[in-house]
Amino acid sequence: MNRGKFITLEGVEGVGKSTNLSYLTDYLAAANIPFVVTREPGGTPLAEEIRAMVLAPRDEPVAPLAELLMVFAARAQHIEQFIVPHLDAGTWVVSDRFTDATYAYQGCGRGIDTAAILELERLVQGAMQPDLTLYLDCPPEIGMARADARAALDRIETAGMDFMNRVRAGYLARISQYPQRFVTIDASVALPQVKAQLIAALDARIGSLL
Ligand code: T5A
Repeated sequence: MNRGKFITLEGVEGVGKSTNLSYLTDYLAAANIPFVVTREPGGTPLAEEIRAMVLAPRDEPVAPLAELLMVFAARAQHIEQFIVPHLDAGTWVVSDRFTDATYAYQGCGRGIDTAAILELERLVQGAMQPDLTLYLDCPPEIGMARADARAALDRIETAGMDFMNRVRAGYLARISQYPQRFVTIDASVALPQVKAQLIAALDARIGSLL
């Protein structure tokens, strides 16, 4: 049996990850590829509890390092209890965010040294990396306007536009570092056009993962 593949979706707030995730899962289902869907932070009961702690608006300022450690604590649980067992069983895992988000949000957004993130990444993941990362790109003003219109903002979503611009720059830096793994999709355009780019990317990349 072939090991499953690990696909992640990334992007700034409100860029359309959830919407595009449904296009991706429709595509995998049509191709008869067994898959599960998950998200970060989260993906197991304990990791979802940590997610709630990370995202809850609160009066007490959250130390960037505390935020980083919570995100990696959730990830350690998620990898051991959910991601690896599914991949080992031949099931593909589709995750709404993974460690690229940590480099973008806690690294570039909060200003934590990349070396500290790399150390935790090695400890928690070893050599494990996504096989394919779909990065939805759009100016943060557009994403935040979409997120604003949809629901109350969580703690990270209220971090401000400068923060979001640093997050986007962080993602773009990751892409230049790992150009083979990433596919960039322009998510600033109308949804049918975003979907068309996503499907074209999947047509080009999924075959080579099988
Ligand atoms: N985080 C996460 C860290 O700080 N470090 C980490 O290591 C990790 C893993 C997680 C938060 O945690 C942080 C990052 C995040 O702040 P989340 O739920 O993954 O939270 O992130 P959000 O970006 O908040 O997800 P959202 O669900 O808010 O946004 P989506 O999924 O990107 O957007 P979606 O699909 O819900 O779309 C938003 C709205 O826009 C519309 C949709 O219909 C919807 O109403 N829309 C469009 N409208 C017009 N044109 C388009 N092209 C559109 N695409 C979508």
